[in-house]
Amino acid sequence: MILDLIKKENDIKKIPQGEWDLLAAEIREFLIEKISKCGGHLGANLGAVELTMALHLTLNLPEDKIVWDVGHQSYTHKLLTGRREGFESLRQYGGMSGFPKRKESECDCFDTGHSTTSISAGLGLAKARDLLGKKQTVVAVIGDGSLTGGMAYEALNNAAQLETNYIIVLNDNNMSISENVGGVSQYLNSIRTDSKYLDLKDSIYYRLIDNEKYGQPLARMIQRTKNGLKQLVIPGMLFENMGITYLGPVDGHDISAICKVLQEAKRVKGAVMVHLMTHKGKGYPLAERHPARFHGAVPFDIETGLPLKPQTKANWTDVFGTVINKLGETDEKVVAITAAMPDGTGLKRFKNRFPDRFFDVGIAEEHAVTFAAGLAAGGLKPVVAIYSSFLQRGFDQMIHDVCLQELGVVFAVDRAGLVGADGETHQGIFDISYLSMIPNMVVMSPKNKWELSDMLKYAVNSKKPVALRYPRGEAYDGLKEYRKPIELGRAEWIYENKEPGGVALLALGSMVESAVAIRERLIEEGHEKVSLLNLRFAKPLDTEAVRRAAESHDLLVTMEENIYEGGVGASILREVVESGADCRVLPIALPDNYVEHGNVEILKQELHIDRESILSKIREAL
Ligand SMILES: Cc1ncc(C[n+]2csc(CCOP(=O)(O)OP(=O)(O)O)c2C)c(N)n1
Repeated sequence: MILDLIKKENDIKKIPQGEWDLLAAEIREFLIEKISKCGGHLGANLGAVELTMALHLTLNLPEDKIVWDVGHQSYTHKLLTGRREGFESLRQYGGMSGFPKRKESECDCFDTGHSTTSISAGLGLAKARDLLGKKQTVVAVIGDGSLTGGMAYEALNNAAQLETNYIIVLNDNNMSISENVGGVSQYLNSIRTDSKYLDLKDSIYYRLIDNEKYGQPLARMIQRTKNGLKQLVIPGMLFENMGITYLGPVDGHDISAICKVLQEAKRVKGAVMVHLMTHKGKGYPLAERHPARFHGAVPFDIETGLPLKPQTKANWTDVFGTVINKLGETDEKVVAITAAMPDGTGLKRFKNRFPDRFFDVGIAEEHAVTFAAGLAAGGLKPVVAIYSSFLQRGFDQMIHDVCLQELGVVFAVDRAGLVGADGETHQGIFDISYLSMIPNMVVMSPKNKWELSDMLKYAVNSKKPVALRYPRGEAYDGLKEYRKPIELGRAEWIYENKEPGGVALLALGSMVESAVAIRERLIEEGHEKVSLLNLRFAKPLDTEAVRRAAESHDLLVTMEENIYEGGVGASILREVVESGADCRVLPIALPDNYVEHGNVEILKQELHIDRESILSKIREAL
């Protein structure tokens, strides 16, 4: 295998040009095989094989720098920089990350995970190079989906001003996770279409250039017309007019052509955008046909493309999707917004059913929040479905545009809590803190799937800013018989021990399921007095219930899947202290740290929020 010859960065340069395509095929086979076992970002990686090879053939790593936007397409880069073995433990606890990590390799110059940071980060690296008098080529690789994010334009604006040498590779596959959307996407599409005309011109040009006597003057003339036409119709004028040189579009699966355009880009003064056209999922027909499904794939059977572990129960996202759809049927004011994730957030059905009331705004969480604020101010009932970690982007917009005016925007905060294999950048472990600190924001979390339904209905009609957080994975379907109506700031006693003393478990959302099991174990072990309060609201906290619990128990155990700082445990502790009750508080929460990738069960054990760890902490406290 040619791949065996690549042991470290720059080894690819030893591979003769005639074998590049073969190497690309081997890389694809390797990626499909590994990702089918561990899960991971398949489509984007298959589409970026040649692009990555060309970058590695043209650059000199680690001196030169490549910033990968989102970073989900960096697998070939990892493979070409001596991390082949790492694929045995890809995305597993303690194993190789699915994203670039400075800690992992000198060749990873910037950590990513969230979209649309690469142009800014790369520009910073380029400026640092200038000021430190270094000689390096700095490249940012960004997808057309990520180019829908506003930060890209802030960075391009600044890049034009700074006039530093800097290459931006636009990996345009015409897809985000689902179809790319909006004006930028249309603009890029027009370049793709018009490029057919250019290709024809190019082929005439290259044939003529071989003929020294007559061909070359003619070729130069054509080149001039081509540029002239270019000014009129097409490529990259948006970028050119901003002061960014535009090169392309180039076939992003033709390694020699990419190397050639990259060499040209290296000679350009200032910022240059190299536009490559690629195909998401290339080389694996199932991924080409179902790009959304194979964006972030779970382990799958290569033959059929089907998941190795089929889903048996509804997950939280499915429940949200069903309920929002029903709400849409009964109330025409309900509108739904996603930031480029109609599938992931469960809004696909709503999109198909109510296309006029569905908005995919692109990877633009900040805009999504303020757009929703406008919709609410205009009299609608917007529901913004965004993953917990991506909603971090909309923090100021929630404070300034939604909560200050107390507008009725509902935030469906999916993937709240530990998410697992995607790691630090994707864990939803800060939202209770960053949401609860905003005045006027209501923050709640359901114990089971029926409560998610009740809470969503409540939120949509509450005319308040409400964040409803729920985790990744299968929805809990226990405690069906506990279904008291939702009341603002009211918790729900699942079991209340009437005798003084004992332990009260005060759990929020996903932790209620654990609390039920922990309670049973404590009772089995002879602790008879174990109460369980389903908090429902992190804000406003049910202070009455908390005080009652503090007055009648010896120990309160607060349980949440969020960091302790700013979390519900901290609010409860404050309430208990202020109440003057003679009661101890044992907070179960995540530490003040980022949480790496790995299986959620393992992560919980490592972080001591799994059932056994909680039980032993309670036993100790008792
Ligand atoms: C801020 C943020 N929002 C959403 C996501 C989820 N996400 C990951 S990749 C992706 C699509 C990126 O599309 P593109 O940049 O075109 O890359 P491609 O996967 O097509 O190669 C999205 C929406 C994210 N990583 N960061």
